[in-house]
Amino acid sequence: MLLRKSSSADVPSSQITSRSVFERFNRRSFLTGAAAVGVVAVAAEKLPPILDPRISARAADQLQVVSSKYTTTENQTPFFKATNYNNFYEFGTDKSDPAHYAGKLQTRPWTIQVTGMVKKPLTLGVDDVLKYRPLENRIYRMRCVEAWSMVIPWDGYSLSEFINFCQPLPSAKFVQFLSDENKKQMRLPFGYNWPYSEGLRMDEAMNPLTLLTFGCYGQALPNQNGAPIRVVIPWKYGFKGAKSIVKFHFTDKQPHTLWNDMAPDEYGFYSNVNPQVDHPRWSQAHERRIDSSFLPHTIPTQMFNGYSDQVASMYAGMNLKRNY
Ligand SMILES: Nc1nc2c(c(=O)[nH]1)N[C@H]1C(S)=C(S)[C@@H](COP(=O)(O)O)O[C@H]1N2
Ligand SMILES: [Mo]
Repeated sequence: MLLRKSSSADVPSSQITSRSVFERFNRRSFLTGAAAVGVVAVAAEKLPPILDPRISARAADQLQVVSSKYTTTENQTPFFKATNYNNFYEFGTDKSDPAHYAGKLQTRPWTIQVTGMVKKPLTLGVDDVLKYRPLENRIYRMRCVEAWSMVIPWDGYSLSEFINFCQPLPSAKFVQFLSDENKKQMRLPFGYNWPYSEGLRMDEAMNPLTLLTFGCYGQALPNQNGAPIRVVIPWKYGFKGAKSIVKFHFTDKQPHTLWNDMAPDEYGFYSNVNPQVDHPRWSQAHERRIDSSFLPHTIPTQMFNGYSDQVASMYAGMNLKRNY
């Protein structure tokens, strides 16, 4: 069996999870993906490797979900709660709004742009990005800035693999994520600087924990969770993980982000989970874990959401109170 190694884990084939998981991805992308590939406008002689039809076909053969060493064994949040209690303000500011209204978003065809400080700007169909690397299943703790948390099984591959494909220039120091802004299919409440934008410093974006995410709970992302492509950064507050991304923009300056623009003293650019740095309006020391239990369940918040071993060194010498 052809199983490409991922940069983050050397996975024995015995750990490959049920084939039906990736067949579901496959079915979906074969039904709607062919059209998406067709709209991509790239000069034929300069096709980047993932648009080479031979490689695309091979990647589709291999599209499979493998397990990952970056996985917590804590109790998972039930699918029902993870898909009915969401923040996705484009569809409304209530936690129940995304489940009600995000179904309207059409996620195929879906075009992704790579712009800014890169060797060559790119326009890609999401299915080519999806098939570029085998997906890993990673069960991550997720901590929202509003002091609730979930444990969610995501499917994706390290964003670093996609960034390497994008060939950023050495001068690029940050990557910005821009979400879709669709006036017909989203509600886009008044008073926010749409499109939703977020960003990471390049070392954070290249950290193997940062996941380019296409699925959760063994299926393609539900729209309310950010279909068809989002990022997940498990040591940061949830709002850093932009949903329904249409653009990756590489830059040498710290990019503006929607929440930092709106309330810079409440939402910093870094937004690392830190129980010692309170939000100006509430404590960050504890979190309400949303799991299968019926009773409210409050647990202490961990530094970097429990991912210190993987990420603390990136912030050595930085004042995390000032750089909140
Ligand atoms: N485009 C976009 N991305 C977004 C948001 C948003 O409002 N719009 N909300 C963020 C916040 S605050 C959180 S906590 C997570 C929630 O992700 P989930 O609904 O999959 O748990 O998405 C983040 N990504
Ligand atoms: Mo959040």
